[in-house]
Amino acid sequence: IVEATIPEPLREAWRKYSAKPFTQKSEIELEFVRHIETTLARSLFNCDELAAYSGIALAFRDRLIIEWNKTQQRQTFADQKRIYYLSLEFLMGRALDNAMLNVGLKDVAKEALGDLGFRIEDVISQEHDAALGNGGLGRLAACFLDSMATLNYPAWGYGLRYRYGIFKQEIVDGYQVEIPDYWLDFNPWEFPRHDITVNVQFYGTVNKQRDTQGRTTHIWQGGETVQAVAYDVPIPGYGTPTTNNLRLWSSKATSGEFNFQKFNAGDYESAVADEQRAETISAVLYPNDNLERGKELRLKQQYFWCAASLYDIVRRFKKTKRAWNEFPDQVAIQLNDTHPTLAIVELQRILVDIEVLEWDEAWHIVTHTFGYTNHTVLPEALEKWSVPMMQNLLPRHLQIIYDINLFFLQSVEKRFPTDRDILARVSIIEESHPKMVRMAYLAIIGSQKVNGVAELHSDLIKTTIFKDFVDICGPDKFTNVTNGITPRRWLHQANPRLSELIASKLGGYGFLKDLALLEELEDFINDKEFRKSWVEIKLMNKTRLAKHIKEATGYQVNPNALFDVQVKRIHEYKRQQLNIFGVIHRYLAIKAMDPKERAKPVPRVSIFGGKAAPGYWMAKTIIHLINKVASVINNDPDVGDLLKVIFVADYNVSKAEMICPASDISEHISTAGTEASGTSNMKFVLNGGLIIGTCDGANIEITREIGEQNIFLFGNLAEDVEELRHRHYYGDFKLDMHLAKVFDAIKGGMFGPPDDFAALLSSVESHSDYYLVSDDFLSYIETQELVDEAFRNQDEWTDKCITSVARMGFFSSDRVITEYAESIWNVEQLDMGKENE
Ligand code: IMP
Ligand code: B1N
Repeated sequence: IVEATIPEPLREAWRKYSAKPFTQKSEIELEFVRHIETTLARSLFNCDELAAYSGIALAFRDRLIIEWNKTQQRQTFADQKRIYYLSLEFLMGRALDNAMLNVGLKDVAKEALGDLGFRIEDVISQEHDAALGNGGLGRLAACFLDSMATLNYPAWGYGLRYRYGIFKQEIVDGYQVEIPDYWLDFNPWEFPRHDITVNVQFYGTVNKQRDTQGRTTHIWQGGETVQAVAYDVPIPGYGTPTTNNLRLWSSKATSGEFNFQKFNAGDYESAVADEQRAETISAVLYPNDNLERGKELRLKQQYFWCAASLYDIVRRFKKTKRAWNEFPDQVAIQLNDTHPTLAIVELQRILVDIEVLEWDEAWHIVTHTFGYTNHTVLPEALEKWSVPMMQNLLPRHLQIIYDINLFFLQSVEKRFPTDRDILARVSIIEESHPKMVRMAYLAIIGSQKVNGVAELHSDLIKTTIFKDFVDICGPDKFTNVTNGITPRRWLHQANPRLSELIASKLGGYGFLKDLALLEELEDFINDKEFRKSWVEIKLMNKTRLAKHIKEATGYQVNPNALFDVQVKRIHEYKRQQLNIFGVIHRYLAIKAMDPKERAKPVPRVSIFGGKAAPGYWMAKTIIHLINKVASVINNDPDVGDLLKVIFVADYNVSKAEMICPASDISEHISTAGTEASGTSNMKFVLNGGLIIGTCDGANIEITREIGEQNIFLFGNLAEDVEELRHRHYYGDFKLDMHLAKVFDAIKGGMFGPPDDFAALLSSVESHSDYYLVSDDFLSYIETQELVDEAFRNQDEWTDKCITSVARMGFFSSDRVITEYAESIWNVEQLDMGKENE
């Protein structure tokens, strides 16, 4: 737009000198050495691996930003509808390896680094994970960014630039210890935009005024103002020049008169305190997964981020000089859970209070702009904010919420005049003490579409927590988009050897852009060479993990044993306790065997990993139990290689990239109906591992795709859970007899002072076993025996693995993004022209 007014000679001069993206080894070497010697002020003589990482990262950063600039211009000129993905979490992991692979220059970079004295793996492993998320929800957002760029969608992510990401976990004496994750020491992947700032207001009061046309307007005044500064992170697509933007906001004191006045008045301390208070907003990621605690600072984070993002989106729209009613044709905003729900209220406020549109016209725009994805049905994770807190922090927003609610309830009353309870049930305001704002209801009412993340989950939200809203809004508002994962990171990057083997059979890497092509692998199931390589690759990946385990824990594990992995956040509903009780059961069985019989069972390594929220005592107790069991079993000479238990500390994205390719079986064993989808289940199968799991979340669809004979399912079904809980609650509960023996061993002090685990055992025995650990125990241990049996027949096992990988095409996040684009966002891919096809 601006560009059209620039005279040709000027353009010509710029074009001549503007940077070109490198493609050659010599160009990479030149850039690498230049950055080492100038940007980093080092040389050959003091260039260690960390410096080498910095040098190569800066070289690739420069390359990304050239394409970033072109992409943004292309998207601006194309003038199409854009996607804005609002998420409080983006769990990106490492960027260098991903950048090299996505631009197709990893092999070249490897040679370049080799020439200059470095091994690429050592350099890559210097990078600190960008860990701005807790678990599946944040990693899903990261996979979506990769797919949106790869598919050439004009899409921006908006999030917060936390100074501290998710804490680092250490295990000390078997207990989790949290260490702050200060990750910004050196981060070449972000571009500070000190010119792009937004002032965000908090607290204050609302006054009514009449404008010149006699209309009542609301003026929100006073309170405090905090500045949001943009930091941009380039997101390269795979096999396309498209490089999208992730914009993260950082909080800062406003550089206005406010502080200056205080300073001049001699109130230096308080001026500094104000500055620190402002910076606190984006200081730390809340380390809770599937839990909301209602803290004011969290609400401040949410509004800060929503207000800055909305301001930016509206500013970009205004540059197009379109009429407001075209806003939903230009802008699709997706809410990653309810965390950004205030964006709905903020847009309504901008349109009504600032742009002075009529309420109804504004509300029409708002409700055609947003989509809301629900990620959980767990009651403790459903966001509610206290009305007094919101009144204090965001007085004008609370008024708008009350108005939205009033108009909504009026429409409900008209349609359901005889249902006396429905208004209380669906009101955005819960009539409790204090009153609470139910964010999910606000998100549903303000959105055009609501989706769950797997079929079972999307059905459950329609029949349970949002049932009334299906009756009120109609079933078309609710839809399902089953989650997926990016095959670039979770196959090609994490398991380069398997990716290469697949490419050698399928005639190239086309499957990385069209994962359904994997189905052709089934043609090679009887190809001896192929199978041999397949098995060798699994063993190499297991050996690599065994090496890490040895270094991290001192325990030696046998790579030929069955690797049984459960890595995910520690949560009672995910039931790591079921797993560790099963391990104890196995241990007791081995101990009870005649020494001669001990040759029979299949040797197993039970591998656990995951963080507990710092305030979640039961989850921390589970970690403690796993570590105590590990130290007893791993040091018991009767057991030897038959059973080893490993807790991998500080599970994160880069560890997941090493662990997923190294599993024979992984556990996805949540109480049926509690895990909305799960995405690591997909990562393990895509890497040639099998699953033991419950009929929950995406496990059900994985089963449908790969076939029942290729998965080990057990346990009660979601439809039976309510009834079972009800029966337990009324005293109908008997501890499973095998589990009782496990409990006796724990109570007898086999794993240290029994008091340490008393609360965990009584959550099952005396507190009605909410997660049905006892109900599912027998089915679980029997199914584990089936796993042993199946693993004994290595040929059949390999058949199952190959068949499963071949049928995983559905779980690519490219398929997911295509579904969102077509059924929710109504956006088109950018036409990249012939040369990029
Ligand atoms: P913005 O957030 O709308 O300023 O756009 C983000 C980026 O898109 C800018 O930094 C530019 O790279 C590109 N861009 C936006 N508007 C224009 C334009 O009018 N001409 C060329 N590039 C633009
Ligand atoms: O979102 C993932 C799903 O695959 C998982 O099944 C689901 O548990 C996860 C509040 C959450 N749901 N809710 C959260 C995270 C942080 C927070 O503060 C809730 N995470 C999930 C992707 O769909």
